[in-house]
Amino acid sequence: MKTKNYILILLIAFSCTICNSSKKEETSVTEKTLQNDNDKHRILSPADSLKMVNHEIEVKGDVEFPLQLTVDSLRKMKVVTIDDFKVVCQSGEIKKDDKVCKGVLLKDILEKAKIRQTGHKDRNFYIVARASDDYKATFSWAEIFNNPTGENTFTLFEENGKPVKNGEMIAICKNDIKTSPRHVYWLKSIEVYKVK
Ligand SMILES: Nc1nc2c(c(=O)[nH]1)N[C@H]1C(S)=C(S)[C@@H](COP(=O)(O)O)O[C@H]1N2
Ligand SMILES: [Mo]
Repeated sequence: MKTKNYILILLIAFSCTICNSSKKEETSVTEKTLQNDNDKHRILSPADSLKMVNHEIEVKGDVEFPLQLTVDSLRKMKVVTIDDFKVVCQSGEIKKDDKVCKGVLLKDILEKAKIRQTGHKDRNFYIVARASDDYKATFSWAEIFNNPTGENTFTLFEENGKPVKNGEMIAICKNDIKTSPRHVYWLKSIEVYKVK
């Protein structure tokens, strides 16, 4: 009788272990699908979307003063109003049509962080705006500091008088032909790298 009970307990314990390990596998598979499936529209539950939201963006890489910026700290910088900003997908579909938004120039953020340059010919840097789902957009030193694009690239925090949706800050470039590729919501970091 005792041995029977013992075997029963062992069996239950064993099946629990199997259950747990298969659960673990399940979650890691889901996470992977989310990160690798860049091309498909992932439908996230409201709870999962919330997990993508950052209250701060990190400005890091080849900069003298790494920064952590919140919507409040952006509001204390030079805030620009942007009229009629449309998010146009590569397919041509208009995904968003903002009458008015507020943001700060990427150029101003980078000037505050100060790119680590060794001399005036040291200007081959690229800047990555990265989101929590690892979606990213790339800018170059020349287009931000020596081209009209620099006056049209922003970190947004307000759209039509309301906080932005899908996170708290969005990177945009207003003079791109199709604006969606460099429209980065769930913005998490602005990274500066020197071309090696
Ligand atoms: N973080 C993040 N930003 C992103 C994307 C994304 O998948 N993740 N998709 C881009 C694309 S392809 C489009 S068309 C627009 C609008 O995306 P939505 O249709 O998912 O709102 O956001 C862009 N910014
Ligand atoms: Mo898109």
